[in-house]
Amino acid sequence: MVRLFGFALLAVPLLTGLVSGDAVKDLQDKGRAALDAQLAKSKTCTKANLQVRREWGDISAAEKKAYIAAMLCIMEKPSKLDRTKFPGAKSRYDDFVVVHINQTMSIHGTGSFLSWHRYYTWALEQALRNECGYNGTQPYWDWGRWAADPEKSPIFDGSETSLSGNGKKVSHRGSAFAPAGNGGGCVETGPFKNMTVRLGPLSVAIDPAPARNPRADGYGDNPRCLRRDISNQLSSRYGRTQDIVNLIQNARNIGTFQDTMQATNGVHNTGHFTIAGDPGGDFYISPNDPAFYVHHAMIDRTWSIWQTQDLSNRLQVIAGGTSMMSFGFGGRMQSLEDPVDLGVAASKVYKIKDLVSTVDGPFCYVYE
Ligand SMILES: *[C@@H]1O[C@H](CO)[C@@H](O)[C@H](O)[C@H]1NC(C)=O
Ligand SMILES: *[C@@H]1O[C@H](CO)[C@@H](O)[C@H](O)[C@H]1NC(C)=O
Ligand SMILES: *[C@@H]1O[C@H](CO)[C@@H](O)[C@H](O)[C@H]1NC(C)=O
Ligand SMILES: [Cu+2]
Repeated sequence: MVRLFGFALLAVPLLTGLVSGDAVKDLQDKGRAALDAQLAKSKTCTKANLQVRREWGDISAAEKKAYIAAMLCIMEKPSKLDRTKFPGAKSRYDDFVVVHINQTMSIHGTGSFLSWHRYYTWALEQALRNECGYNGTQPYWDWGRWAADPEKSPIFDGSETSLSGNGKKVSHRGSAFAPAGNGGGCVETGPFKNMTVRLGPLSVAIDPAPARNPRADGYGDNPRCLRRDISNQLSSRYGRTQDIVNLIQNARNIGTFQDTMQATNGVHNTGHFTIAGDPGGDFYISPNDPAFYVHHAMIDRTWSIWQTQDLSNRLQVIAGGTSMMSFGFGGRMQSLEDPVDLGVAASKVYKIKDLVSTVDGPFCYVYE
């Protein structure tokens, strides 16, 4: 009897491990010892204040609601930017969008892509905590888990515990990145159905085309609904667990890793164009869709897992240039000494070398 009970206790975690685990989690687990060793050496982060970021499907309804409430709160807090220069930035949430617009050409396809977006996602999480009393962490969207049918995922199912659903179905064309999906119109379900998008647009590929911004720089006030065009057309081909595993296992250096991730059918585009629409399908203003942050948390998690597969050789490494247009337009090779300045979105300027670890510098979190 006692032995049977003991066996049952052992067998249950083993079985749930088999059921809920996946090949990306296996790689994450494989790298955990290296990450723990790094945490032990950290100058700033300890086990006592370490935070854990979890997948949207793994957090409770109360935790989802707390995150959503904090996002709605930050959308109500006033902007800190000059109203005459940035008339479209009404809220603190919009401030983050402005920072992304402003730096778009120097943070994508560059050596700073991963570190910049890590810091940016963390900065929003800090704003939720410090300005809106949020006590949770930034959740992530495991693309592979919901790749077959993102519209039915708890992230996009349109329920009160989702990040709102698809846009209303309207007749429209696809873009260079994604065929037309199942929506295209205004988001009419879930917590963000009444959200007003104001900045941009700045890309031309979205159909139906959003109204033009009154200012060429996209900072003018252009109020409109949040639109999405979710489908599984990209996710079911390029956003599966196996695709993430291939990325992590096949990239032998940081240059290959960041380039593969950002290629046309890489996981970065796949996440963005699984959401698509306006602003989600617009390169400059994509953070204006609240699902941007769960997507970029997964980008960050994938980087972290890749790092921990060979941590000593994958931490203080850099490749690529400083400008998306590479070495034209005054670009040069990116350096670990280059600053990352988030302006109004974060109070401190860090060097890239201080942003490479999730358990050092300003950061103190791991992914579960
Ligand atoms: C835009 O970027 C420039 C150069 O990086 C910077 O000086 C300026 O403060 C930024 N403006 C905003 C609003 O972020
Ligand atoms: C975090 O916030 C939730 C919801 O507001 C609350 O129920 C919970 O007690 C808080 N936890 C801590 C540790 O403050
Ligand atoms: C959304 O906006 C509509 C029209 O402006 C309003 O009637 C409705 O109460 C709003 N709903 C929420 C949840 O704020
Ligand atoms: Cu970006």
